[in-house]
Amino acid sequence: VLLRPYNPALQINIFDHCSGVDYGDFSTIPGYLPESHRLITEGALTLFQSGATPIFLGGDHSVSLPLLRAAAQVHGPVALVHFDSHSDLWHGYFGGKDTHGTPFRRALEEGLIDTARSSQVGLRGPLYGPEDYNMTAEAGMLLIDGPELHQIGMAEAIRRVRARVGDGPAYLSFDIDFIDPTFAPGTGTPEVGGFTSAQSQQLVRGLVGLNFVGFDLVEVMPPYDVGGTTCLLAANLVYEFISLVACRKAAQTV
Ligand SMILES: [Mn+2]
Repeated sequence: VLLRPYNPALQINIFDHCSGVDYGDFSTIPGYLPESHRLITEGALTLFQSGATPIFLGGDHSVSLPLLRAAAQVHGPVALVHFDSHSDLWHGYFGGKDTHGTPFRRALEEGLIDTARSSQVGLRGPLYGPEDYNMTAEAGMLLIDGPELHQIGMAEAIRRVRARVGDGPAYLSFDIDFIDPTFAPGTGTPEVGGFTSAQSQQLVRGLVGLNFVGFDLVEVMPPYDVGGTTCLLAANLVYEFISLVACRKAAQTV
């Protein structure tokens, strides 16, 4: 991937406004999820407290829970902007409470999410029952499901999400399975009927100016990837996240 410093879509030269560092991996204890989550929260807390805007790379979506714990400890409850095929709001998954299908349920229970300012976008695919579909609204969050997103288009979705988030602290969680498997096959729970790489870039760019305190991009599974397609797109989405950080800093220094 060749990612140059000037983003023409957002008209920003990233490194005029921010510096970046690859912080490496957080420690985990393979096979011990709650203990690993505790270590992830500890590691992420250091970053949030430093004043940096961290961008976390998964891992599966379970990591968003320990990351949100750290974010909320520093910033209070955050507006969740969540792109995904799935709500990840299940109460349990195969009997487990800490899985990649449950992080936002646990985050709601712990008060980490400002639901009145939060959105879930792109949800689609078969469910266990109609109650699964209602979970987003019952939680008090805005739902723009996959078919609706196709219908209203990216610009209108951006307008609705932005209006919802307002000026307060926000956290963007991007599950790569939001993208259609044609463009991002390298993931564990692909859902057809998704979105293109161009549409995903448009959506992320459309969030420019919002007060994002952190980002994650999760569920990329390189062994399932085909020709590096998924990893290429993931790297470019992270580039757009960095561009959002740079735009925000640029606006603050004017
Ligand atoms: Mn997910």
